[in-house]
Amino acid sequence: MKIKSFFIIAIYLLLALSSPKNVTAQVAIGEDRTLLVDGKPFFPVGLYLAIRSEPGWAPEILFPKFKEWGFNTLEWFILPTNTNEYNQKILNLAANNNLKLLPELSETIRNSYNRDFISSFIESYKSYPSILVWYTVDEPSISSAKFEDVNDAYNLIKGLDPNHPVFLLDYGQENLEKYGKATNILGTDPYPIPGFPLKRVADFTNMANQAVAYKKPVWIAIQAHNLANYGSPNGRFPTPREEKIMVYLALTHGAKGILYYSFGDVINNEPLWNYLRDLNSEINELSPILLSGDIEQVVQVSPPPQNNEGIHTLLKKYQNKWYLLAVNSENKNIDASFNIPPDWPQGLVRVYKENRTIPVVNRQFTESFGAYDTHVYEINSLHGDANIDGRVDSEDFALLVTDYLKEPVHNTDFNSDGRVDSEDFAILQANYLKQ
Ligand SMILES: [Ca+2]
Ligand SMILES: [Ca+2]
Repeated sequence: MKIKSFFIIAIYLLLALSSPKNVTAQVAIGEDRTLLVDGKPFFPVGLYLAIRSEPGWAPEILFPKFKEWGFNTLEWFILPTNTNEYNQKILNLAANNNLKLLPELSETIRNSYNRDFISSFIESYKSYPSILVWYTVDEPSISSAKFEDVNDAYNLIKGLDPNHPVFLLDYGQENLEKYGKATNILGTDPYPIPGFPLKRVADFTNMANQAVAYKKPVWIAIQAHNLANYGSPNGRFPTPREEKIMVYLALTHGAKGILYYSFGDVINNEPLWNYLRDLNSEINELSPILLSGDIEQVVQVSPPPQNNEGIHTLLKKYQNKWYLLAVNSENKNIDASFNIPPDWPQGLVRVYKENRTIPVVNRQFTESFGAYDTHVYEINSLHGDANIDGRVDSEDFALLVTDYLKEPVHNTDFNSDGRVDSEDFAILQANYLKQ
């Protein structure tokens, strides 16, 4: 009897251990339009055309690779002919590789609206933990999808599954305003290369944000393809540098997720594909900062952008430090200066991941941006935090002792009077152990 009980307990334990995979994720949209997965902020770094039921596209091989390459989300184009067995395999493989899915239902909305299929698809798979959001339709305005059908699908899905928001993507101001009403998350796809400047990404991100009055999240599809393969003359792939600038322009204009279009394309451009791993690693490292709440303060940049060209910035506060993302959208050098708000501590600005600092003089720091350059600045938010690590402690005290009564002074001149003396010591003491 005891042995039998032991086995029963062991089986329960095994079931309990494997159960997290079977728990439905609760996906919601937070106050600042960040996606929340089970209450935790999530920044989607997605990939289009990553799943195909064709030879050479074995998800068992590709999914671990996508994860290793820094993607956390895969668009999944749903074909009504897929078997239940195949769908379950994709859903489970995604969960096992810690990847989220955007099942795209375009095929059942665009040509003829298949309400019954959508209803049964949502019912069948809504409890799978790898579902992130339902992607009703891609570019409805330039396909033959009817607004009434798109809107009906949105309401149908909302009724069937309150745990996962709806996403759709379109193009152009009027369409974004129209279709932005039939979704929880709005996407758009600025593909500037070859015909447009990169700042088109900034323009489109603003346009989508305005279309939803900054009330719904905006996700941006980033060009990782050659438009020549889609019928556009003179097309080419973006260079790795252009790819980075497009991502930074989406981020600095408030994108809450990015989706590269597409794996099926970029896999044919080895330098760009390999670069995406580095870029994703950079975005994923920045994601806690990107996911921290929006703030009202601003760091003024001079010269300010003209017609959305120039230095674009995004200010965030995370763990007692301000972070300023800055990107030069132009293919030319720009000398810029940044003015920090009057109540901020002076001292130094650290350039994130670049192993250098810039002094703040008269509430201003300067930078020479190269063409298509990006930098992220870490700025002290605590008086007395000389080494800009987000806390005031003995390390800051040691720096103050080193600088005491010496000139030139740097980050230990907390009251910005040009000398390090007892007044700075008093400031450090007053903030000691704050973080
Ligand atoms: Ca410190
Ligand atoms: Ca001083």
